[in-house]
Amino acid sequence: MLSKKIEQALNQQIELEASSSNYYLAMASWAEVQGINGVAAFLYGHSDEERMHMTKLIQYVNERGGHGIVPTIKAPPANYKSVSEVFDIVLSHETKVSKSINELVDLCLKEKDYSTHNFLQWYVTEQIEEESLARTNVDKLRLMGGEKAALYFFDRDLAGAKAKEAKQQKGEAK
Ligand code: OFO
Repeated sequence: MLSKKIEQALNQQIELEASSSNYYLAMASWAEVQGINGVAAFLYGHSDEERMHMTKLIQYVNERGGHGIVPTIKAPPANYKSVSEVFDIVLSHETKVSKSINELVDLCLKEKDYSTHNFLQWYVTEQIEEESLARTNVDKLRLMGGEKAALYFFDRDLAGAKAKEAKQQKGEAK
């Protein structure tokens, strides 16, 4: 059984995952409208992943005798200045999420909730990957220095990576 304190903290994390999913969905829609389809595919995929993170938390809270609450979320911005701005936001958002997961892990230790501590290790690993991917994309964009031709290749790379991932999920890729 979850303590009220842990249940509340997990529900806050549910809210953060939901807002990440919405944020990335808004960015994906913006990129699609700009015709930057590789970036859009990447962000749509990322949005789906965040939704899965939220659902996993909801189900965990429910399994442990609590109640996972679906939150109201503030609308994210619809427009962005550039792809660089989008990825800067992704990186700072992921850094914020990692901090929040680490605080949750810390709280579990203080409260001696070792089951939730164990459950959260999946999120700790996931955040390392997500932060590193976000940082790679920010670095690439910085190297490009706003060049349009380079953006074309950046977009094409993301589209290629997404297509490969989809094939792997269907078990078609090597
Ligand atoms: Fe939910 O992993 Fe990123 O934010």
